Amino acid sequence: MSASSPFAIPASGQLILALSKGRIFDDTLPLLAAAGIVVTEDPETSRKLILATNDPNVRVIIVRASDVPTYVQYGAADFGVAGKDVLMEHGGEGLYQPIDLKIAACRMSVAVNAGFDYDSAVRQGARLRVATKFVQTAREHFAAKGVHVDLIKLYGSMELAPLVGLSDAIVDVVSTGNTLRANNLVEVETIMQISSRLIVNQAALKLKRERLQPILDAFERASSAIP
Ligand code: PRT
Ligand code: MG
Repeated sequence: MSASSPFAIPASGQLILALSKGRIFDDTLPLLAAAGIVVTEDPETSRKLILATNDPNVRVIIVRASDVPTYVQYGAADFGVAGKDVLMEHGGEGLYQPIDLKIAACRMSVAVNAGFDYDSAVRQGARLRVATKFVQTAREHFAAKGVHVDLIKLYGSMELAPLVGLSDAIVDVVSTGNTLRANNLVEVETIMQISSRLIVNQAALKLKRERLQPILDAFERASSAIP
């Protein structure tokens, strides 16, 4: 394998940024531009998982949103961008989280079928079945409220669960609320506001500080301009 192979393990001067396709990739592009970095391939049209940039020392890898913290934790990527929802589930081990980038904003909420009286069920101490991808966050939320729940782990399309009787409630991220409305679901509780964070591998932060710091500074400046 030649030194220029895109599959080579990153040399110490090389930086690898882990992003997920879609809103995180799209919202990170302006922050990269502020650091003078332009991704020269489009993940929506290219099948490549390692994308070049105008800087030969910076490459972007495309992974599932929930896998970004794992790549950064193990140092396969030096830094990455991940939602607070994803970071809460991961736990944050091995990760330094210097900047709230304020991108991909949404909220984590509890939602139920329009006809379901959530407040009464909670008051009466009913045991609720809750379907979610975010089991850690949901467990902590309901434990803090003293509500007994049976958590059902799903990997997507949480909105379907109450419609077909799989659960009484869901915990999911909501942005416009259109998906909930389209499925006759009602948001009954906001658990927390969510945005995406820059995450950095703790060893890379020490060993590659000279190369990383200017990028972190540019991200910080660009994201503080986001209201
Ligand atoms: O899609 P995949 O299963 O690979 O993973 P993912 O859904 O975690 O990734 P992605 O790229 O969809 O989201 C990445 C991050 O964006 C999440 O971790 C959140 O932090 C953030 N984000 C912001 C959102 C939304 N807004 C959002 N609306 N993530 C998901 N959604 C979903 C929402 O759950 C609903 O089902 O989009 C749907 C539409 O939302 P409404 O409310 O606008 O209708
Ligand atoms: Mg998605």
